Amino acid sequence: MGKLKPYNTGPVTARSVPFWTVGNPLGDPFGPGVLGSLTSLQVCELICQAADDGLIERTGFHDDDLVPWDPKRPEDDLVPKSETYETLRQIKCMLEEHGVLVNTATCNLHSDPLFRRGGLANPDKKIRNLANLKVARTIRIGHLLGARYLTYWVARDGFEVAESVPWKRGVYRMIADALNGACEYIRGNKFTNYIGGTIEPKPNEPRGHMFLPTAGHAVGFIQTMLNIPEFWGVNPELRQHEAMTLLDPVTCLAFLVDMGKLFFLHFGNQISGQFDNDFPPLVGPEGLKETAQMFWLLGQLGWKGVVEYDCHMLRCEGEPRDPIGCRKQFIENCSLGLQIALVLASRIDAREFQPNQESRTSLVSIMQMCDLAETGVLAEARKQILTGE
Ligand code: GLO
Ligand code: MG
Repeated sequence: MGKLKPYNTGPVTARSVPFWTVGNPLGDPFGPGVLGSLTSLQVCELICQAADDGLIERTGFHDDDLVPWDPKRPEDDLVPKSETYETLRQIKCMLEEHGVLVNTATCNLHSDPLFRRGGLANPDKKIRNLANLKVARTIRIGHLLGARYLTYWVARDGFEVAESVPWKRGVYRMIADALNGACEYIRGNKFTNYIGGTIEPKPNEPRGHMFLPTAGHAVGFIQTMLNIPEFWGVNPELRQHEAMTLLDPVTCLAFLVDMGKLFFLHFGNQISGQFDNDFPPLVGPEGLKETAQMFWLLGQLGWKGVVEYDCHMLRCEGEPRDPIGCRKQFIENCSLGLQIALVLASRIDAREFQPNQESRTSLVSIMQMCDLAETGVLAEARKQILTGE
C-alpha cells in the first residue's frame, strides 16, 4: 500500500475524483464526444498521478467504467483469468500502490439500452432481475477494491408518461426490495469494507421525472421502506441537482446533517434552472456565494466527510490533440475550485454579524470572503454618497 495522503481541510476529510468524470469523452445530446475514449487502466493512471500530485486522495467508479458488462456472464468477475478478473486486479494494484482509496462503488443502470425503462424499478421483472445481478457484481467489485459506500443514483428509474407507470405494483417497493437485497448481500458476505449505502436524488434527467427527486424524498424513503435505515444515507449533488429545480444547497445540507444522513457530497457547479450542467466547482457565472456558504455551514454543524467531484470539463475545452493534458487540467481545476471555496468559507466570521441585520450580515460576509476591510469600503461608499462622485 502506498503512502496514504491526508487532506483534512475544513469539513473535507478527503477529495475524490471518480473514473467516469476523468474518462468522460464530453459528448452531449447535440454532438458526440470530442475526446477519444480511454481504457480504464489509462483513466486509473491519471487518477493515480493526480494522487501523487497531491490533488486527490480517493476515487469512485461505476462497474462499467472499469470493465464491460455482459448480461450473459453476470459472474465473470469471479472467474480467474477472465479479462474482467485480470483488469480489476491490475486496477486494484495501481490504486494501492499510489494510496488511492475508493469512496464509492455504483452500478451503471443508465447506459445499456436494456435499462431504457429503468433499472431497479423497471416494469419488466426480467430486467429488474438483471439489474439486481449487476448490482451484486458491482458490490463484489467494490469489495475487491475496498469501496466505502455503495451508491444508488435514480438514473432511469422515473418516467415521462405517468399513465404508463405500474404504480399499483409499487415502484417504491421495487426499489426498496432491490436496496434491501443489496444490503443483505453486503452483510451476508461480510463485506465490511462498506460502511454504508447512499441514495443520490435527482429531479429529472435522464427521465422527465425521477422517482427520488430530492434529499427529502430520499430520507423519507430510507426511513420508511428500507430494512436497515441506519445503513443508508444520501449523497446529494450540489449545486447541480438542487439548483436544477431552484432548490437551495444550504437547506439541503442542513437537513441532511440534522437527520444524520449526509454520508458524502457530490460536488460541481450549475446555472440554476438549467439541465444538469455538471460544471467543475465554481466554474461558470453563478454559485460562488452559495458554494462558500455550503462549506461554511458544514463547518458550523461540525460535519466532516468526503467531497467527490461529479462534473466534467466544459465540452469547449476538451482538446482532442491533448486528451491526457486536458484531463489533468480538469482534475486540477476541480481541486482548485474546492480550495477556493474552502478558503472563502473559512473567512466567514459570524462573530462580526449583528443580530436582526440580515442585509448587513450578507454584505459583511461578502467583505470577509473577499478580504475587504469593512472600514475602507464603507468610507469609500460614504464619500461617494457625500461628494456625489
Ligand atoms: C448524474 C449523477 C451520476 C451519479 C453517478 C453515481 O447526474 O450525478 O453521475 O452521481 O452515476 O451514481
Ligand atoms: Mg452525481
